[in-house]
Amino acid sequence: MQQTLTIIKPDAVKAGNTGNIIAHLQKEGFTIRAMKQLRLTEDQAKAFYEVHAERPFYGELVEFMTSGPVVPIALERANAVKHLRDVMGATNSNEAAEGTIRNLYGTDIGENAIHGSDSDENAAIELAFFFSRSERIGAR
Ligand code: 3AN
Repeated sequence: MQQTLTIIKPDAVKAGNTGNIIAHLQKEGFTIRAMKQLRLTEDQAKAFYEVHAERPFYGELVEFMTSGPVVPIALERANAVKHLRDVMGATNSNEAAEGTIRNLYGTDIGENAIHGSDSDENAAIELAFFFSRSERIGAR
């Protein structure tokens, strides 16, 4: 079993799609190990997306991610990182495969409904950003 991090982004929370996305993930075999709703501060969003600091879209990304509440979730299943990336779809919602979460609930390349960790290493870093170890173990 492996854990990965998803974040239901402000566009999807605002649109009332939190429940639909959670149901979709559970149907895909993910178990929720920890979950919360919060509004990221500018400093928190900047820190989370630090790897993108030099990219032209960084400012826009930080502004979007702080525009409303988000729902980070620690998800567990076999092959969790890869499976979430498959179920999530391409970064640009308009290019995401039929039936993927970004295809169903995203709008474009910025407002794309959910985040998913892109490697085992980043999953560990990102899970630790939102949840303490005891919060994730306590959910078992
Ligand atoms: P992914 O989320 O598919 O792993 P990344 O890591 O390349 O994609 O990008 C991180 C986030 O930055 C994306 N989820 C998206 O919200 C935003 N982003 C990426 N490229 C652009 C872009 N060209 N314009 C605006 N936002 C972008």
